[in-house]
Amino acid sequence: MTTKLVIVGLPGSGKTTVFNALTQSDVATGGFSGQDEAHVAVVKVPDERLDLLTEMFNPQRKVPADIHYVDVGGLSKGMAEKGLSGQLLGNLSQGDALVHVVRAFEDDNLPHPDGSVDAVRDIETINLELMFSDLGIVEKRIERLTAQIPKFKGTEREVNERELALMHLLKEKLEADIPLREVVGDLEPEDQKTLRGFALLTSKPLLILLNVSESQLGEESAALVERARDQFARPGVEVDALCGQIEMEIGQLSDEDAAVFLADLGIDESSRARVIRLSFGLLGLIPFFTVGPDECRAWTITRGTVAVDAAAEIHTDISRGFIRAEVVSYDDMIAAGSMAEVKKAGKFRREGKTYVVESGDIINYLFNV
Ligand SMILES: Nc1nc2c(ncn2[C@@H]2O[C@H](COP(=O)(O)OP(=O)(O)OP(=O)(O)O)[C@@H](O)[C@H]2O)c(=O)[nH]1
Ligand SMILES: [Mg+2]
Repeated sequence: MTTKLVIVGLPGSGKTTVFNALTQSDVATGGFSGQDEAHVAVVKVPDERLDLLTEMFNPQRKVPADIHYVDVGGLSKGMAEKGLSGQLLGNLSQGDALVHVVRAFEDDNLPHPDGSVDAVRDIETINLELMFSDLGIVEKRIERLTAQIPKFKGTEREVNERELALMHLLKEKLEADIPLREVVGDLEPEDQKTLRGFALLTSKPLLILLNVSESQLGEESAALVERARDQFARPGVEVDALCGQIEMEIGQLSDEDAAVFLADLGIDESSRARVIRLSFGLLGLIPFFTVGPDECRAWTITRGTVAVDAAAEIHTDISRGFIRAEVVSYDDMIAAGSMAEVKKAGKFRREGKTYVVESGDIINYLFNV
């Protein structure tokens, strides 16, 4: 599973700076980006458990999971009401989650388009833009279905009527200021599938990242996060802060130098790791591992995935020809120290297709094709 995080925000909020910080890229910042421009980067997911397993098994390769970041042009107030450009909407729609970069830093040399720096106002602005974008799509769909339905008969008609009812419900929720991520869970599986197909923006988990200046790090940034959390933390939403500028610069250093700088600034975990952790949490993603002399590797699945489906992450053949999964939980592996000791301790399990994979499970699939 490749996970994609798309960065949104007002023009000049620091999206590209944060993108550079999170991906250790070196894209030019400060030039107002065009609406249709997008930067893409692939990042290895930091995972201490994979690191430890790699030490234990000493394979030729360590293969962490991947995460994709996309940095798009600014979304400004009023844009969505007119309809976002196909390119920008396309870029936003492909995100599994959205990362909203909000300007919290003060800089007199960089005037804010709304005249002052106000993170809460800007979060509201972007939330509204995302709502308007969804509402526009839902309304168009309602129009289209309403026109089409009289021409249909039988099952086709039923399917379209069901979708129309769903669209009316979504419209009602959006007009009541309820993001669709809070609606999905209450729908029938069939409607959930239809909704997913539209990739509507408020149905995606949202990570709000306050982009603070170096001088705000610490108490001030914590207070800003607290305030934003009070107002905006709802299911599927997280709030956090980082100093994009500094972390962008630190991202260009070697790991050792970076650690020293972060410690000096009182930052205990780089935002690169934290943002991924928070996003995986919002998306309900967990890793499982495969280990061996060739490679130790992390795979990403959704919490609740059963063994036979998790196998498809590695190869569809393994899923199709599934015989069984040999599973060791991560803690058992670390406690025992080696596969031989795990077996001696009776912690080596044989599981069937419907075994629900746990975070950190070490799995060896037996299959036959
Ligand atoms: N002082 C200060 N400036 C920052 C900080 N983060 C970003 N900037 C500056 O803000 C300006 C805009 O940053 P970008 O990262 O290009 O912002 P953006 O959101 O990608 O802008 P668009 O793509 O044009 O919408 C640049 O001049 C950055 O150097 C910060 O934490 N402090
Ligand atoms: Mg930019």
